[in-house]
Amino acid sequence: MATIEAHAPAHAHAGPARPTGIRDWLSTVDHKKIGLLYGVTALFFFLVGGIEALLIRIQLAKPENAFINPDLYNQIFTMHGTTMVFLVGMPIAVAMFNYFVPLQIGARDVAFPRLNALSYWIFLFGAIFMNMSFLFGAAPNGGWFGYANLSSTQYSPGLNMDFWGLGLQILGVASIMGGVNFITTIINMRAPGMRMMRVPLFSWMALVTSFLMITALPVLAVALFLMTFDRFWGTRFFDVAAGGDPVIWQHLFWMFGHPEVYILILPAFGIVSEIIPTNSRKPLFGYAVMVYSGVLIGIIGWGVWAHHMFATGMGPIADAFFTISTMIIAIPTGVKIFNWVATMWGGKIRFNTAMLYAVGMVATFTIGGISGVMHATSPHNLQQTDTYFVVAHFHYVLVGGLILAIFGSFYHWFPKITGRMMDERLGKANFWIYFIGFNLTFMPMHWIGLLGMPRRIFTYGSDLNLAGLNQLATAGAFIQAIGVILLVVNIVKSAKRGVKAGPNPWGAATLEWATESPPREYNFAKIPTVHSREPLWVEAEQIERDARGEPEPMHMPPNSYWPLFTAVGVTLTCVLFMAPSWWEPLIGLAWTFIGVVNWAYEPT
Ligand code: HEM
Ligand SMILES: [Cu+2]
Repeated sequence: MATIEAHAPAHAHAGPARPTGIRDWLSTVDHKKIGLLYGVTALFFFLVGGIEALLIRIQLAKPENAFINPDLYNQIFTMHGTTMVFLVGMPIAVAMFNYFVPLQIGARDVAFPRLNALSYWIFLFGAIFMNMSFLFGAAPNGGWFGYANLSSTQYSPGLNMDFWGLGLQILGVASIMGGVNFITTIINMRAPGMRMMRVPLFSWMALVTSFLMITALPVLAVALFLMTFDRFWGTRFFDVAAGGDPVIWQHLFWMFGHPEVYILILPAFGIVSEIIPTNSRKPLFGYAVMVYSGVLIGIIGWGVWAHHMFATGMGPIADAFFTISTMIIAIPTGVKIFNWVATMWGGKIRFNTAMLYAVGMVATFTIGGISGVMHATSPHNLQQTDTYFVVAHFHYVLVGGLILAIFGSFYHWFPKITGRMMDERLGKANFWIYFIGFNLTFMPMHWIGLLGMPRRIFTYGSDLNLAGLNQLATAGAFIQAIGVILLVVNIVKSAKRGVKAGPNPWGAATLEWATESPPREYNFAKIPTVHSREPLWVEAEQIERDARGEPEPMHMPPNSYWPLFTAVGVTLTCVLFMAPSWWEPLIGLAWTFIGVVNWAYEPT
């Protein structure tokens, strides 16, 4: 392990030397490397999902277009949604958790480093499995919400929805294990003196997100089991003729699906809560309220799922309940928005690229929140549901909320990861082009929707007068693509030739900035003791001495191939469910068993 020898005396680590190169990456258990693997994979799928989006927008650029046939269109929009939610949104947040949560709370790694590697490999294989469906010409085609009947063998007889059901089952395993790992890490591995009310907001939101992951994804797993049982073994959970009910699917799906939107957005809240105080050079306004409102959003988020189901005809009592409960969530969310603004108020604001992204996020997320309250109103909802208005809404929260925050986090934390600064001039061009392209794409969709264009249709009539607005949206999508290309260019270029960063280029307050850039394998030479919420603003001297001084004797876990081996087994088990005979999945189970046993006996 070259880096550790270079920086530290031999007593700093025990156990065998690390393998190098590709073998190190395949067997690593270091949270920073796993974070990078997650991040690069998620960015790759962001490009895949982006290409799918461009194809959709080309098809919709003019009425009665024949660029993509209806069946392929169904596959592409289904895979676009599935990819963006499960292969981009969640893993890119998990990438940031992996890299920064242990550093922020003053830990050497996550609680279960090998489990962490297993999460990554299972996620990767699940993602590859899901996209392999394209090679069979049978990508999932029932929408990212997989509604029953559309996803039954009667209406989707091919392998398409099998790929979807099994693929999501695999991906869910990864997220649940990741959630367990982060909860244990944040609760148990904080530096001495870091009480819960001193944990940085980003790590707090990682904790709430992790609780949502371990509670919401099992609900999805149940729904997927019912669906795969129906498809493979002829059960009829969703078949009215057999006493089943397709609405059961919707309840289970959205009981997972609404908490899922908070799994996607809370990490973004955490990110802007780090960027805004740093660049306003003021502590976060109302820290405690920011924590509680995040927790409250996580809890109330469980009571609002049926706002996705007003159109099923649940009756006035259920409609009223879910209208009100949904609107109540706007309160803690609004509190957060006011607190970000109050943090900037009177601050010495520095508008670097990260700050532009954070402020852009607050503005666009607010727009998305307001259109959310609009369709939370059940009578409005009947007009808006399944129109492009909903597409506008959730892209304002997902892209304007999550993606803008994530891009901002790249600019904010890149110097820590690589030791080099990103190019600010290119960064500002990247921000403005992306931001303008984003609004040009999704703002017109509000009108497209109110004028009555349904979503999930592959074309529209030329008599509807929708061509102009749709062209605007398509042009916007291509401008966004230019913005993304600039971002990727900036990352690649700056990683090689960026200006050297030093440990704390932004003068930030949290512990990750006390370490070298990039941090050594063991993060902190000696785990620092904190006495405040902004340790690098209040007690920098002692903290930096601990972080960057002579390393104390410590033990770091050795590399292991068993996570990779076990992940192959888990994936194989799911894949072999598609094989003709009942016993084939047993091969995968046996493989997994061998992996787990060897894992258990391996010295750590
Ligand atoms: C926090 C981030 C949010 C994300 C990621 C998000 C995402 C989504 C998605 C993906 C849909 C489409 C469901 C479908 O395919 O039918 C949707 C619909 C909906 N969202 Fe959001 N949303 C968020 C915030 C909100 C907020 C703050 C509210 C209300 C205060 C809200 C209320 C609704 C409602 C009522 C629907 C149902 C629309 C319909 O079925 O007609 N959402 N959201
Ligand atoms: Cu919802």
